[in-house]
Amino acid sequence: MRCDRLWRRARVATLAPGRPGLGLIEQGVVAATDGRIVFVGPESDWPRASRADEEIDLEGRLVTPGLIDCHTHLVYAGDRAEEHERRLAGESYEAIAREGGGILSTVSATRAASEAELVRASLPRLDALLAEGVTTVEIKSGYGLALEHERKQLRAARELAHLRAFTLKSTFLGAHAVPPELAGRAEEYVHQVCTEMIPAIATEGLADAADAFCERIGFSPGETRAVLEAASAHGLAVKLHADQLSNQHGAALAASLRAQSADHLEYIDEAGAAALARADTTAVLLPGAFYFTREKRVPPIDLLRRQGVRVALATDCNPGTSPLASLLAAMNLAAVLFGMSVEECLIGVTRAAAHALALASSAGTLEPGKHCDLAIWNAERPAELVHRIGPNPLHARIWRGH
Ligand code: DI6
Ligand code: FE
Repeated sequence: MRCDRLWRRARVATLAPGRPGLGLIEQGVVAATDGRIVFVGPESDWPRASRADEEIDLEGRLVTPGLIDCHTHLVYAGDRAEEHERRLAGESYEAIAREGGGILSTVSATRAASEAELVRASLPRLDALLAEGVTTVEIKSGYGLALEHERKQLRAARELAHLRAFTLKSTFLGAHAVPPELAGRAEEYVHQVCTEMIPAIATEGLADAADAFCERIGFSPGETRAVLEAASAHGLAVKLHADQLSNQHGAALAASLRAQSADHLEYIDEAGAAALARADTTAVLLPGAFYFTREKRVPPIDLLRRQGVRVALATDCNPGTSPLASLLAAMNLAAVLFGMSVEECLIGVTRAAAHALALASSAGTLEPGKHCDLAIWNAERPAELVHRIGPNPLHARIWRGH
């Protein structure tokens, strides 16, 4: 066998399905050619006659798949530190949103920014993720709420993918809030989203998927269904912010639309979890939003386990409910606040997150044929990636073999 690059003396957590736990190989090698994995396994199985153009000795370091942040809103302008201060003084997120603050204050700032300004404002957040071994990021729009501004956000996301080496999945979240100029006229806005915005965004190839905020302060289940059905009809995949602040039966709705993922899920019920499992829809938990909003209701992990729902984890990086640009911290929060195990956390930011973005055939595990996206850690055991906040244990990040 011949390969471009060979990483040797590695402790490889392949995350390959069907292997116990994280599929750890103690004395492992990973070989790549043209950005794809051609071999991963014990050094003793690496064919002796093989040649590598470049060999890298990892001296026993842990290697995992490059991490995947499968739910972010990281392209936006402005910040909401003052709103956070008001919440610390006792005001609720929902009350501030109803007064026209919250999401709508980020909408004003984002509308006022040019595409270049959005890129400049968002780059540090992206860089923070990448610095911790992230190789795939999903980015949502949803702070434009008018075609030209939603477009601008999605173009800024695309520009970020030109400036940095990572895989981008972009999601149109026009149904995030009703724009101020249509206050009280949700129906009219939903009609616009379905008949003008989705067709334009889909035709221009600006998004891979569509999402909606199904919530008392967002869109009703009926409005949500209309938006996501329109998205499907235009060839976009479907995702949903579901059951975050109240039980709207959003998980069941997402499952009925064959969504890739249903996200948040603090208030999911038994029927919702069963529906996700049946539809093979990934549950994406967002412990940053739970933490920053001081939510009391923990997503029912035991229920999700019992129903056999695949569970991913993401940062939800956004200026309001989750000003968090660290997937390692998200893992720690999920472990401490939700009671997830180290294995569940790591699966959540790799294999399960790949499913949430329909990337399971190319990312999320280390197996021959997949993209060679690696995170190489100054760590020996997976638990070290979960148990602390602060020190960054990343040694190197490899995207598509480089
Ligand atoms: N749920 C959230 O937690 C974020 N969006 C959503 O639909 C909040 C976004 C924000 O407050 O800016
Ligand atoms: Fe979100």
